[in-house]
Amino acid sequence: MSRQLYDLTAADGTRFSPYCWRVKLALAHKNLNYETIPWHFTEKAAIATSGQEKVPVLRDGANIVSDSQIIADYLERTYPNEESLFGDPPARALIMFVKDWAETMLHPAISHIIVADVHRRLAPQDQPYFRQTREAMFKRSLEEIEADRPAALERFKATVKPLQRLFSHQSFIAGVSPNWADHIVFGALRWGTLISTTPLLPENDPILDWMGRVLSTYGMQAG
Ligand SMILES: N[C@@H](CCC(=O)N[C@@H](CS)C(=O)NCC(=O)O)C(=O)O
Repeated sequence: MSRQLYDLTAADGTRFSPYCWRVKLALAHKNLNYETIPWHFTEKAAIATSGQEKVPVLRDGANIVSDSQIIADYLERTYPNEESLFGDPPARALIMFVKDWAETMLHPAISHIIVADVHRRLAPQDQPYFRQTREAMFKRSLEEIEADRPAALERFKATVKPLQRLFSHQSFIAGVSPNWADHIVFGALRWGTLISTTPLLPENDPILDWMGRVLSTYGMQAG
């Protein structure tokens, strides 16, 4: 297949990267077929041609594109006849607020809950790299971060309140159907719910219902 996505993998094959999830939803939104290439944190050489060290990396024919937002903009530009990821310019501007909110509030709220769980789920060759880089990032050991999990869960609950209220009166962040705003927030929550050993949300939570709606919009599996 001419379209390939390097997709972060856990030891058991679980694909948990929030940034890769957004791109997989964006590709589905644009009706584009692709295959994923499982990628480990320590496989920097495999993506060296992208000129940086993180996934997602999309190979689309001769084009190699990295960074989820740059990939979304690339897809919008390259496939203008497929459904828009952003809508009109004012809608895109609002999506950029959602992106900044997700990356500055939602991602940290989730990462403090799951970072030790992520470490446990990684392939053995990735674990020392992950521990070293994340402990430097958080300025604490994984064990110290995990000991604070109850407080992190409270912070997460407060952070997702606007989403719970939103989904009590509309189906998607973008309204009647999902767009890049939904893809971004979904990616974060998919990362959390796939990895956390502590359930993040009760079974009947409106956020889980919305996640199901996003997946079924694109004919993707919940498992
Ligand atoms: N700004 C980038 C962030 C991508 C990112 O942080 N990817 C993580 C996986 S979720 C990664 O590849 N990390 C590699 C590393 O930490 O060495 C995007 O939007 O794609």
